[in-house]
Amino acid sequence: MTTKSLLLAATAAVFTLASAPFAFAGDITIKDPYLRVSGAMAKTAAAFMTIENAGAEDRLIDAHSDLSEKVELHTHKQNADGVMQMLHVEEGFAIPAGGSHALERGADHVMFLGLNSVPAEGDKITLVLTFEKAGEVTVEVPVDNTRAPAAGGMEHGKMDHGKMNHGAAPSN
Ligand SMILES: [Cu+2]
Repeated sequence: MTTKSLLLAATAAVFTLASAPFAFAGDITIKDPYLRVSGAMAKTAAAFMTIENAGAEDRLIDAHSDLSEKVELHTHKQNADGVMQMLHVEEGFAIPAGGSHALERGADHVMFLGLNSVPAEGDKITLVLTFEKAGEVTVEVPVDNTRAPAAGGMEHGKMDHGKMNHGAAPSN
C-alpha cells in the first residue's frame, strides 16, 4: 500500500466510525447508551451504557452535557439501614484493560442534575465523557424511558431520584 492509499483508507475508516451506532475514541468504545428521565416533572435523568476498553486500564473521571447544570458520576450503595442511596463517585469508574464496565440501573450511572429542558422519548442528547487516558469521548444518547432493566438489575426508576438529596442540586 502506498502512503496515499493508506491515508485514504484511514479517512474512510473515520467516516465509517462517525456514522456507526457507537462512540469510539482510541481504545474506548461506548455501546448501547440510553437515557432515562425520572418523570414528567423531572429535574434529573440518568444515562446507562457499556464502556469497552481495548487498551490498558483507563478510568472514567468526568462527564458533562448541555442537558443539565451538573453531570455527576454516581453509584448506588446500601447504607447501614439497608436503604439504597445514590453516591457521587469523585474518583470515577475504573475501566479494566481489555475489558468492559457496565453503567446500569441500580449500579454505576451518569447522573444529570438540574435539567435545562426535559428531553422527549427518542430525543438524542450529547454527553461528553472524560477518560484519564483516552481523553474526551462524545456520545449521542437516545432517550429510552421504556427500556426494561438488564436481567438481575434493579429498577432504577423506582428509586425516585426526585426525593433524594443530591447535595447542591437545585430544589426547583
Ligand atoms: Cu444518580
